[in-house]
Amino acid sequence: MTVRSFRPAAAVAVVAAVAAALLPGAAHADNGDNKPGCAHGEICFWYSAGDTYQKQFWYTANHGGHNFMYYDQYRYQVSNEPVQDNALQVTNRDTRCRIRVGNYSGGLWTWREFPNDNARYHLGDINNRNDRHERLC
Ligand SMILES: [Ca+2]
Ligand SMILES: [Ca+2]
Repeated sequence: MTVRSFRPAAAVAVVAAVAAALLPGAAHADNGDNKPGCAHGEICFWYSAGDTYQKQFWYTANHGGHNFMYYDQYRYQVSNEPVQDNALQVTNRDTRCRIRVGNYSGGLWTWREFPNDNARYHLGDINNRNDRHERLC
């Protein structure tokens, strides 16, 4: 085969990858590094004080439509526990930004801010009321 014969296939593969990244409504698309544990760069939410149910993001996100993840000894899997209004703690390992976590109620947002210092924080009055987090850069 000539080099030229490879080009169309490579171009199609690139288009497919871009299309997958841009799919609207793919709530599971931002799952951090898609591995258990709160890795460098991730914004991590915890269902409880343990490690069983976790959800990690790279970016600002609404929590609706996201479920906590768990590890079943073989794979990192989506649980039936929603993230929205259901998180206890947060760890912000964003490389650059503080974050704020908010609850929307009665037409108003209530926010709590968290530094990117790798510590695990209780969400305070946002505990089990979390609707969204935003990077503050
Ligand atoms: Ca992770
Ligand atoms: Ca809420």
